[in-house]
Amino acid sequence: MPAFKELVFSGVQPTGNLHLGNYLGAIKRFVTMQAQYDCLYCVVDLHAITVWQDPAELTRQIREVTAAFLAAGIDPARSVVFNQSQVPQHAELAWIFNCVARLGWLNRMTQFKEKAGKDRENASVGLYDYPVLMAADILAYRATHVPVGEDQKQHLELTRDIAQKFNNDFAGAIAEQGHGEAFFPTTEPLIGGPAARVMSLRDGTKKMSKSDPSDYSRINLTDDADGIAQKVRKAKTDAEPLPSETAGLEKRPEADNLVGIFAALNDVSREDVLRDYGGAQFSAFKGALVDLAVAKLGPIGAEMQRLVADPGHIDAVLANGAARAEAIAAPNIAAVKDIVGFARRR
Ligand code: AQP
Repeated sequence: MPAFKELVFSGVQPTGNLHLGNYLGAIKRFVTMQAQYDCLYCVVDLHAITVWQDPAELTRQIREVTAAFLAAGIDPARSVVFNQSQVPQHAELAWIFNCVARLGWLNRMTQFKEKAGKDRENASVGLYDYPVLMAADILAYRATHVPVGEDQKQHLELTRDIAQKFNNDFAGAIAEQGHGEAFFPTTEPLIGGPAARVMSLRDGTKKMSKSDPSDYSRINLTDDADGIAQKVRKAKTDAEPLPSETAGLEKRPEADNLVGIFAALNDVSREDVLRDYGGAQFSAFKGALVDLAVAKLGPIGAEMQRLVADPGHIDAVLANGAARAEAIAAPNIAAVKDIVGFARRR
């Protein structure tokens, strides 16, 4: 496999209620990656409309996710921050990938099954095709690394399958046109840390999610200190004190979740947390978790509020990011069109 320039790409949907799972599983990690990689961070609005979105609300949410990126510490001068619909190459490459991906591959995607539920016939074609667009998002930049939560693992595997099939199907043209053995990299998913899958505060076996009808299931990035405190105090737990070893968290999903959240917020491991809190009752541990969560999330929420009050600034950040993103994607997609054999406008 030829060496590809290391590049990070990831995205977040502007579908409301950005929560602690989105923050710890994705956005917080986006911030740290900036020190090591060139990064593109995208507000994936084309993905958002795979389920109905009120237009005015969608515009607001695009700005709010952008504000969350900036408030969390993504530097738009260093990283490319943009919204997907401003860069036409995403949709263009998705069409080409629709003709590479196989129906059988998409039929295996568990997220579609979960999101479409029993009313499958009524789901949009876009919801079914979501993982192909995600492959296009990543590969339009030939990104090598993608930080995501664990729920996206299967989609990342599909991205690798699409890249590999494209490289195989067009191996002759790829080599003839001077791209060597492979045009697309085999993207590495970066999934990990104590909060790769943050669970609902009401049910430790369910993922914390924007669409959970209970607001008590999640901590939103915009919750104030009282809201955070109430939700943590009401979080479901069991009757035992915390164990001293991580093995003692097995079969205790709620305890495991709260310890994982504490560890991720404090940049330590579950082992470190249990060294300090092993034997503690939940009432004491929850008190410490409230203090930590308020200290870490409070400033982000406040900065988000400040930023969304100035939509002109956010729109300017997105416009600048889109121009920089397109400058990377456009030559890649032009090369893809040559590889596929489309006649160019000359
Ligand atoms: N619970 C989670 N724990 C860890 N990471 C998570 N992510 C989402 N939920 C968790 C990660 O956040 C990033 C952005 O997610 P998204 O906005 O693209 O959409 P999603 O995964 O569909 O988010 P939700 O909350 O689960 O929305 P709904 O309720 O609509 O299904 C991704 O990197 C994701 O892995």
